[in-house]
Amino acid sequence: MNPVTREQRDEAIAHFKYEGTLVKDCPYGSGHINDTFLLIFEIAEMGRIKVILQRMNSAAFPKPVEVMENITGVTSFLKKKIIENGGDPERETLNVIPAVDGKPYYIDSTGDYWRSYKFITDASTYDLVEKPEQFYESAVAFGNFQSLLSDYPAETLHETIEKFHDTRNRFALFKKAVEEDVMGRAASVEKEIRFVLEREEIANCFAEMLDRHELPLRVTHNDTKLNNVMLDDKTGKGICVIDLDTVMPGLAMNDFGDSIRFGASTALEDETDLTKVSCSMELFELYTKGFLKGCDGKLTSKEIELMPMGAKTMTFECGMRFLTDYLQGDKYFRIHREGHNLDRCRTQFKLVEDMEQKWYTMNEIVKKYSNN
Ligand code: ADP
Ligand code: GN1
Ligand code: MG
Repeated sequence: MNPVTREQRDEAIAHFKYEGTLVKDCPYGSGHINDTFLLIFEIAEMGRIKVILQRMNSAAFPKPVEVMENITGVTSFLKKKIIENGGDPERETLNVIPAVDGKPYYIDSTGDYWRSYKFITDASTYDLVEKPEQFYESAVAFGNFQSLLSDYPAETLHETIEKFHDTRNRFALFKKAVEEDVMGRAASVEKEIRFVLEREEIANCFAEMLDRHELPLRVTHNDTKLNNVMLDDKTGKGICVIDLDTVMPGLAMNDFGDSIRFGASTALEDETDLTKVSCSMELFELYTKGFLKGCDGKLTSKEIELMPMGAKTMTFECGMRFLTDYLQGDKYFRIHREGHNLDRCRTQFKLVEDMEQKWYTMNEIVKKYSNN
């Protein structure tokens, strides 16, 4: 996607139902996909109101209208449950601000799609765990999210990115990218390519089980990074799961696993000093405990047993996706420096290796919580 221009941003701002005078607007957050902006409005006698404005990434999501249909469907469903449970629907789920024509999105004159959300106040997202309890609370929130959506009509959901967590298909796409080598980068990353090719069985594991109908498909989030859950600044509780673009039928173990690959790492996703990168067993244990609590008994014993495999699969898949994007010229994930996707790929592979070393411990931890 081209960078957002000032004119485009102004056009989008003018086409949402906002009140008051705009006093600040700036880029916001550290997501890799959408272009996120924070807007602050001054409203007479009410003070300052924040909102989130996003240009949706239509390269990643070719059908933005379907994405918004999923999001409005899921958030209205969640809202009802939150109210029934005595919660606050303004803070515990995303609230879409409609465009002036009443639609949940605005298409600008260049053809880009925009959407806007109420800002979730007094809460924060994290790129790295600062205190272990934060990771536990994020686990309860993501588990609870899955549990709340366990009776959502899955057949009404669009597949917003085809074969998103079909790791076997990602492996095939990776091999194609290596063969095509459009940027001429393959020779310089031979070691990383070999790392992937030697581990094809990770890519095939869940796909083969799905072929044999051994795993249930559930409504899952599919992008359970720590920075996709807002933690309340006062109570520390996971108040709201955000970034709902990829809510689709998927595997419970992958939601568990994607959180582990990002949040149980002892370093940032793009750390260049690999000696700092490992999968913390303390954090793995806390997340296991919190996720199972949040899932509220809804997972089968097979799904629970496969949670470590979910962690390894998602970490391997993500590293392979970063490497594929590096080989293809950094077209998918937003980068902030040369070689950024390669740096990200290397942290993921370091984590996979570390999980291979800690495999026995990971399985023992999961066993310990599987009957609680
Ligand atoms: P991306 O798909 O690019 O990751 P996100 O929807 O996750 O985009 O948004 C990026 C960041 O913006 C989040 O990590 C979070 O910090 C912030 N954010 C998004 N929505 C809200 C919201 N409704 N209230 C407060 N902050 C938000
Ligand atoms: C992207 O959108 P964001 O930054 O939360 C990506 C995830 C990856 C993640 C890696 C739609 O997540 O699948 O795991 O980057 N989202 C999409 O950090 O591709
Ligand atoms: Mg995000």
